[in-house]
Amino acid sequence: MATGFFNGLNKVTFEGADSTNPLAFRHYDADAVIMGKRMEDHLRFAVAWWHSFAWEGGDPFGSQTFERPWHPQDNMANARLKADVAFEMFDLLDVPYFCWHDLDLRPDQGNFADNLATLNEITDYIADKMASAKAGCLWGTANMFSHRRWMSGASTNPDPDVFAFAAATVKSNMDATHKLGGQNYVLWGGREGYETLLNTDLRQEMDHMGRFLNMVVDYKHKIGFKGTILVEPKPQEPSKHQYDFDAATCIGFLRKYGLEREVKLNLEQGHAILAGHSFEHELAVAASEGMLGSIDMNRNDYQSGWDTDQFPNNVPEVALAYYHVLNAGGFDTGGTNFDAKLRRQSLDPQDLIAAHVGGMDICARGLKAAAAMIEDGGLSDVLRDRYAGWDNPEAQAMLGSDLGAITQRVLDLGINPAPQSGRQEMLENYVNRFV
Ligand code: XLS
Ligand code: NI
Ligand code: NI
Repeated sequence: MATGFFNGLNKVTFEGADSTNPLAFRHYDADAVIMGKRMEDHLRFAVAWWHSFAWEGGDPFGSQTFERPWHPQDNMANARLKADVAFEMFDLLDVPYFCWHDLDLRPDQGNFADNLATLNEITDYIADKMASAKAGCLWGTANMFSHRRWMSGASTNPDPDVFAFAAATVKSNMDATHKLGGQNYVLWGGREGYETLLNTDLRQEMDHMGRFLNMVVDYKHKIGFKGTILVEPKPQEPSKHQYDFDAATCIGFLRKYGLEREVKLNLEQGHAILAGHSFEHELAVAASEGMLGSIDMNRNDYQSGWDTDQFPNNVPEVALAYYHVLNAGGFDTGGTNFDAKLRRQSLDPQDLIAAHVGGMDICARGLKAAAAMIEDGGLSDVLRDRYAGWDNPEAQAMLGSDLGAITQRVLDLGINPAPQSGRQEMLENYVNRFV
């Protein structure tokens, strides 16, 4: 039976670029084929349970602004109602996936046994709903940052009892993700970091985090979970400093603990900006190591300096992001999760739909532009020509040589490099033809 939450709103359809209907897709046409693949299969959109259904509209200066029929979120009846509404929204948007934390699905019970029982109960309820719905689980994760028990970290907590609680919590969430046919399991360590070095043993905390992640990977194999384990970099917020700072830091960490072939990265636009990078930087770094797993799509307010998790609305930014995704071969188990929330004044159910329609359309435009650039080949031609000198066997031989022999070669041949233009402005103009 319908909840009535979205009364008056219809299933969103593709109407084409000339449509003026604010609740229609103008660019996202799920079945349109781009580079041999349906748009839906390229983008693999997911709705984030936390921002769309669990977040109540608070900010540091004021509490709840949203009034939803499933508030207060402190009981299982409201957890089920929230799930009913979530599936109504997945259907209205026709999205193929959703993502969740345990805490988004049901309230924390204050102890592990009851947390486990209620997680099983609500994910059974969701599995039932999935049997007659299109939407599947892109990924699940454990919220190990909201409850006060996690205030000094989860796997990096100085208290071994918190480490134990974290291990049990992640196991139960991996089991739930597996049960829901999840394509990935994510770990984002919001409290895996420190507030002050004055009370922090970095070495021990890192070793515990590395050991913990190895246990996660072992457990994945033990239960036959075929999805990908992903870690999500973010430099700070809520911790002053987070260990999974950015893609490069995570890659070094994964190598140190022998996980580089087991774990990939879930990269988020807003987190890239917080780390002082661009989104395409993070994607390119991960792709260059074969570790680009999935993306959390959103955007930050460039003036505010914190993780505002707004819906994307900048086509050139998104186009360059998908350019790197497509160049890396596209998503395998990953997808495009809208880790994005409404502004707290956007009170109405239709705001939720409009936000996702806009985000999906922006991503579709970005994907089309990225595909057009790849098919045109302008940027790959430039790369090929720029590094063409290295096709020369003598240049290649240098890489197996040594400093002394190379010095002799410079002297013998009178090598004296002639600088070449990098053509940056021409390349930026080139990209602008497509966006
Ligand atoms: C917070 C993170 C979080 C993760 C999942 O900034 O983006 O939402 O995606 O725990
Ligand atoms: Ni985030
Ligand atoms: Ni995220």
